[in-house]
Amino acid sequence: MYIDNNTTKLTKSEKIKQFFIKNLDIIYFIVILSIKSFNFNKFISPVYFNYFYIGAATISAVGVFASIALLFKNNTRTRLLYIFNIVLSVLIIVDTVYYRYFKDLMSLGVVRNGFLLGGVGASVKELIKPTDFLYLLDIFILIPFLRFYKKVPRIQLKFIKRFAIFLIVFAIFVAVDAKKIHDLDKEQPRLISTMFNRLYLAQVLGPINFHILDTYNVTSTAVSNMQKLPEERQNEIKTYLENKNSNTTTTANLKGAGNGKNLIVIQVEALQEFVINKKLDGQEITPNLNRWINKSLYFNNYFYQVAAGNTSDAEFLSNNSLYPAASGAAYYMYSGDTLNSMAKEFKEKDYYTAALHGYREGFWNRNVMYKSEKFDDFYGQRAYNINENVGLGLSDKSFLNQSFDKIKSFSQPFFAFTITLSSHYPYDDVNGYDKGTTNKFNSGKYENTLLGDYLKGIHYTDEQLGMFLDKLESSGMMDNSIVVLYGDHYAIPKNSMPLLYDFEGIKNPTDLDWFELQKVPMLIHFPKDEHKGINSLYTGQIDLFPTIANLYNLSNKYMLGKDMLNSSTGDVNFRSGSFTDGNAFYVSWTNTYYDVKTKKVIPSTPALEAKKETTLTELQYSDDILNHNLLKKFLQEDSENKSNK
Ligand code: GP9
Ligand code: MN
Repeated sequence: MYIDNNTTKLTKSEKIKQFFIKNLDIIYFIVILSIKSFNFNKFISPVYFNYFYIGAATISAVGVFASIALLFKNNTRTRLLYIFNIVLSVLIIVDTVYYRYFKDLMSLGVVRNGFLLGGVGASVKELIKPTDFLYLLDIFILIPFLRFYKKVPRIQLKFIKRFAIFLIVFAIFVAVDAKKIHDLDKEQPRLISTMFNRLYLAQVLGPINFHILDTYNVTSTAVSNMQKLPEERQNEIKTYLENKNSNTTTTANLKGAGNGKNLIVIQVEALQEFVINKKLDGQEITPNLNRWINKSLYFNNYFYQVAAGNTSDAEFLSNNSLYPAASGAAYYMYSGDTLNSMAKEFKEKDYYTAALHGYREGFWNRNVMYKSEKFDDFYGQRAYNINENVGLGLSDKSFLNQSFDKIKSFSQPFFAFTITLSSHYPYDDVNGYDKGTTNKFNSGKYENTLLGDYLKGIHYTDEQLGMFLDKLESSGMMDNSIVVLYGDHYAIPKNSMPLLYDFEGIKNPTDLDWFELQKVPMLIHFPKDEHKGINSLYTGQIDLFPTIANLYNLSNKYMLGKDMLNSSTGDVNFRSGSFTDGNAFYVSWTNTYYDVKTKKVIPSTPALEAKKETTLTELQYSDDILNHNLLKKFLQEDSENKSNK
């Protein structure tokens, strides 16, 4: 029905009435979806929920959908809003059910990859509650009203006017929403690009904004994936990868030393090298690790190489021997890629593979990524009895005790990848750290500082690790297992470095001093304490997989790292473009070279410039591999070649 605005003169109240009737569908949509969204937020954050806190982000996200409908003619618009209502309500129901299980939000990656659970299973039937369907109640009630509303005469605007109104309304809602997103980005700088904590994002911005951002991130990665990389470039990368570790021979050092043995990897939260073999006021900080280091092959120049993906980058580097994403987190952005992971290679040898971490399954997108990394099972928070919290969540003590029981029951041979949690920034659970320790650690002059708290935290974790390793030994499990233990990343952020420089007795710190403090411990323990000693080669997390490949005779074809046991060069590259070869250290942000021994700034040489280029080339290769899902193609070609033979 078309009524022209100007033919009848309307009184003010009639005008308001007309406006209300004309926009009833829009108003209803914004109100009801906001209520539904608020309700979901109350459910996921019962303690902190606050209308004021979440109001603007929620209403503006709903408003963005509403404004899109403004582009259409009256009846189409109403129908479209009705469809939006159904879709968003179903989404909230799905999120509700998913949250009940994972304490997290459902993402597109989850839909694409499915998710991995270990030892636990639950059916949607058990998780869904009749009250969840209340989100759909109005959808049914609306049907007769919509029939009636269709017949109500409404002013029909021409497209150009509709478009103008759309632009204004859309711009207002987008501006408010963008401001809220920007505020969160300032408060938590890496959250939106890495999505490491989906739950928190939804608690602050609402579920609709979460899904908008998730969709945006996933589609933009997919779009860059679609652009084809020239064939030549693909071949160049493949050849580079094939040559990278091709020099390893059958006579290589410790080749096959792990054949048939289990592999237990322990990635320790915020464990750094500077605490190893150190004392504070006569107290050993990590007495247990020091003891185990003496029984192991210890790499004392092992660097973390993580970028925005933090813990997940440490996992990514170690399991795939590729660099972390240029921006965002590889665990989120590339969880849809085909990977040539450590678990995949162990599968080829008929190993059972499992990842173990006592925290929310969806954190860092682990439940999606572990599937791409081909782990058989993921034992996450739900597989553990959360009976004691220290730091961020389940205490290392309880986690390692429960993990020991799980590992003991694994069918052998196995590859177990465990990740600890308690020694997590800001290390303020000082009372928690006191719980496990036989003698409490006194941080002396660093008491009540971040560094002092960290020392307590890592001292606690050290004790738990010691008990875990001792148990592996006394149970006989170590006789048939290789244990690898390393730290995931820094403990002391840049703004707290003065404390660490003081602790280290460094007076006028340079960037080289900072870099040298970015080492993490790395030990490989062999049965019967074989091969123990110190290896001072400069190495990094990207080198773990090639090293394991040599020990277990796995294929070492698609790795950007080096075998630490068979390499004479200590090349370590960082995501920033900085690098070292063990002799020189290049700091990219000041374009400065340092001599590692003299600690002096040195001039650039053609050889160093060439290394700088190689670093950038390797980083670009890694990005190309991930952005264009090249391993899928390479592995496919390999299996075709194999079957043709
Ligand atoms: C939680 C954990 C923490 O699951 O691994 O990650 P981080 O904040 O250290 O990157
Ligand atoms: Mn971490």
